[in-house]
Amino acid sequence: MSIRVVVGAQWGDEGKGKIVDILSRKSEYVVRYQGGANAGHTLKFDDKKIVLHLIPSGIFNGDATCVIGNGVVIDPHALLEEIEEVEALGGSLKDRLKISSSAHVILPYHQLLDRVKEEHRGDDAIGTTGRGIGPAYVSKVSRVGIRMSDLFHPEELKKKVRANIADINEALRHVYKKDPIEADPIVDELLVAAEKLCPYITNTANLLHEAVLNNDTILLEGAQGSLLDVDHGTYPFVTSSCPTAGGACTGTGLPPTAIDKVMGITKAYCTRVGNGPFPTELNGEVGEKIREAGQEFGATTGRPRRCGWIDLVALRYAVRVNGINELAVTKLDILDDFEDIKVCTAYEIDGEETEVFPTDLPDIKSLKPVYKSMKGWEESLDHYSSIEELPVEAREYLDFISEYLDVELTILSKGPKRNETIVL
Ligand code: 2SA
Ligand code: GDP
Ligand code: MG
Repeated sequence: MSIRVVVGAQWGDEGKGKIVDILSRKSEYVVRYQGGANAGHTLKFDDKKIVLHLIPSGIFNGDATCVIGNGVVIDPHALLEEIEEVEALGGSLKDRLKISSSAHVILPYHQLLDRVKEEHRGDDAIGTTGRGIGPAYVSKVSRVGIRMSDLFHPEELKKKVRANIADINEALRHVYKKDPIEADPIVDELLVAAEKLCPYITNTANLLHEAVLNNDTILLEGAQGSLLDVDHGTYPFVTSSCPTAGGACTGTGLPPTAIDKVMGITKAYCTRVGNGPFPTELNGEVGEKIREAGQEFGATTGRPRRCGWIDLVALRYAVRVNGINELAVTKLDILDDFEDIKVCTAYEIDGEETEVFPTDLPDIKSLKPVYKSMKGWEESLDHYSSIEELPVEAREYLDFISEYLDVELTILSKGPKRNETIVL
């Protein structure tokens, strides 16, 4: 039995989907705890590729119960589409998908507000995915959110949605100078979706408490990444939830004392999609080469991801914020064709060197990364199946990362498929 959180240690897209898919074979539960359909978790197996946005990445490997926890914000239409897609690929959802009755619902007005607010921000836009995530969490913390449990009570639901829309129409008319929206079509569509979703909705916190008592193995699957955390990330260029390990407790109802392990996932380099500071970003040819080799495009929106060298200062910060005690390094294969590889080991801020990740946005924006250069291995890693066999330069690279972070490397990924993985 173990309860393990899997967190993105960078700005997301570290390959969490692939790693959770692999680990889920030995798990009884796989649980998403935050975010929504902004996430894109890619799985590749048996020549199939699927991008999951809401359904946990354990649905295709083994028979774990897949739980969408209370911390997630759910777009009912996106979820229904995804259920169909998973079923078409042979995934069985009946009795295996459980949705928290306390999870909040994303409604079309959240998506509209997401777009309108981004437009309004002009040059300061965050670069959101447009999936309504921020406005849905605003509704939640403002205590006017619609929860999955509300889908069982149509009359009350109508009143709540109408009241929310009346409020939003005020803002649309007077602040954003946009046309108001109508409540009834939104309610009608929601009630159609509700009928299909109600069979999956349950008290998932209780389900997980029972699982703990039963000594079951539980995987808690983070979305986005530590540096996008609303509290610990590069605020305000963050998402509106808590991807860090603490969010796994609030987003599921499991207590911190139940967590045994925290696995941090990092790419062998670094990417970010959306706006905001990225100290090791490479704007020229090298960044392009990484994007091309790594096919670094948003799994949800298709946006090109910004690419750069691995940033150990930011990673050590993620290790500390999450309590990471297992490390998975992914996409090592993408660096196969580099003569020199750089590793950021410190930042220079106002002429001073530091290894502490700053919390102040102007500091993050103005800092200069300090690099150590390492020799690349310049060969394909395809045929290597153990870490000991890897070219010496690849081993030195991985050892340096693990030693700097003081965390043991436990998984190495060198391709998108399940069998392109070395479990240490
Ligand atoms: P939002 O939509 O309010 O959560 O956007 C706020 C910021 O969070 C970033 N964000 C992400 N970053 C990396 N990956 C994400 N998922 C998709 C993927 C992204 C895509 O898997 O590739 O397809 O574009 C994700 N979701 C949110 C977002 O870019 C903003 O910087
Ligand atoms: P997630 O959001 O963290 O699950 O990651 P994404 O699915 O958004 O992006 C990771 C991308 O890298 C996906 O296209 C994966 O199929 C792919 N991927 C994962 N691990 C590896 C790897 O080791 N090598 C290569 N080449 N691709 C990988
Ligand atoms: Mg992703």
